[in-house]
Amino acid sequence: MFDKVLIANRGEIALRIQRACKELGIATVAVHSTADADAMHVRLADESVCIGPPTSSDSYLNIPRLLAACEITGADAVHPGYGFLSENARFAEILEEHNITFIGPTSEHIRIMGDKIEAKETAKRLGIPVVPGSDGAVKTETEAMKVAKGMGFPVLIKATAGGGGRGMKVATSAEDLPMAFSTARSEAKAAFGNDSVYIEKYLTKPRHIEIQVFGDGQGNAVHLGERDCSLQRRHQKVFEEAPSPAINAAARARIGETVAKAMQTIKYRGAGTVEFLYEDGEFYFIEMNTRIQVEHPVTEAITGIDLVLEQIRVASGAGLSFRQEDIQFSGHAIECRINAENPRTFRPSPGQITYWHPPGGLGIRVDSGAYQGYRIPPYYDSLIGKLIVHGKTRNECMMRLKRALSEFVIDGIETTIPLFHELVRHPDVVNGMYDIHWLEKYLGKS
Ligand code: MV4
Repeated sequence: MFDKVLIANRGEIALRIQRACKELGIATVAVHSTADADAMHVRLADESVCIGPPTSSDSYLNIPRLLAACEITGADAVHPGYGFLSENARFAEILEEHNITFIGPTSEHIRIMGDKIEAKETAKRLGIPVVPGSDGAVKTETEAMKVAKGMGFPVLIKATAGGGGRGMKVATSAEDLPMAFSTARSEAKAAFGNDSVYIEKYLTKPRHIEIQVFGDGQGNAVHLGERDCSLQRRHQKVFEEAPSPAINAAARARIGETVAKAMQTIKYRGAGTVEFLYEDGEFYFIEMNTRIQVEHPVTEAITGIDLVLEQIRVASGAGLSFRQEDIQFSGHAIECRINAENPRTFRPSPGQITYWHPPGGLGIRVDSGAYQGYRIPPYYDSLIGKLIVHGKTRNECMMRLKRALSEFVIDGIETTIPLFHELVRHPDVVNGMYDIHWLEKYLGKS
């Protein structure tokens, strides 16, 4: 096992990783920008290193500075959390070259999944169902038209280097296609420095369902069920739940086993999330994330498995501490992302938290780096905490969530809590009847 882990992140996930390290008897190193000197992840770490000014590219994204912090503190492993350098294959590779363990998959698996065409080809080869579309990159408008007419409109043009929704264009008809194709290419070039695009059949009303996987890098891999993350705005998830109200145990077992088998074949190491669109009873692979995700506590709640602790164990060379047969799904869990934002416009609302009272009681978990008096800096994303609620049934979970939201008091800044008060009372949410467009339509109406 490691002696000392450097946590290359901030906020609630940095704290989450520290907690797992503490339980394993591992010393922790926090890194922080000058804007985060008063952050909880710095206060609670065994050691901390200031790595630069507020701008992420000069601090949390700065590889030489992170390496220097490892060198100074003698850390033998790095946990990247989510965002920042968590899916940077070069970072993983450089750490390995310096004999520091990257707590995550191999740099090669990160690289493959970062290229959306290679990811899709890999998934297809492994027997995972994918969205019908072009065979790899589409280089000319003529070729794009041929592919689109072959499968029928609407189609979606996606950036090969994209992901998370950036650089996508819908073409509703043949008349739309030339414009959509050239716009997608130039936007991809501007955003990623790479104008490669591919084409898929556009699914008009899918749900976003993702499968949590875990491997030991030695050919053992399992699935930990799904999360339904359809309630989102501008590709930012807002509310996530497990199990999905849309799928049953048989569908879960079928897609889960397909994905677990694929991860065994590639000898995947650590935590991963395989993302699908789900429409009319069918799953369609879109992407794979090779990191721990914001919404991982939803899976922890229904499986009782500590995913971050397992990431660290597996990175140290231990085998998986559970087999597929050991995993039992129990009850229902929901996560609400508490952002420092106006709940209607989503405009960021940084500033000082003058009063902080989180909810408690059975089935309630709050993961947050915030505290009374904390000043939320304006430089980073606006997630200030996550409320995760567990109950025996979806109904019990919803009742607890309503109660927990009513206890949560955050003063001094605006938060998304008022939006959740509305959502948990809306019949469509209560009944689990929503797709990926539901929330934006709801916000547009009100
Ligand atoms: C799609 C799609 C419809 N059809 N692909 C958006 C993020 C990226 N991961 C993939 N995305 C989509 N891909 C096909 N063929 C619709 C989306 C999409 C979406 C997906 C998941 C969650 C929210 C979304 C919001 C808008 C569009």
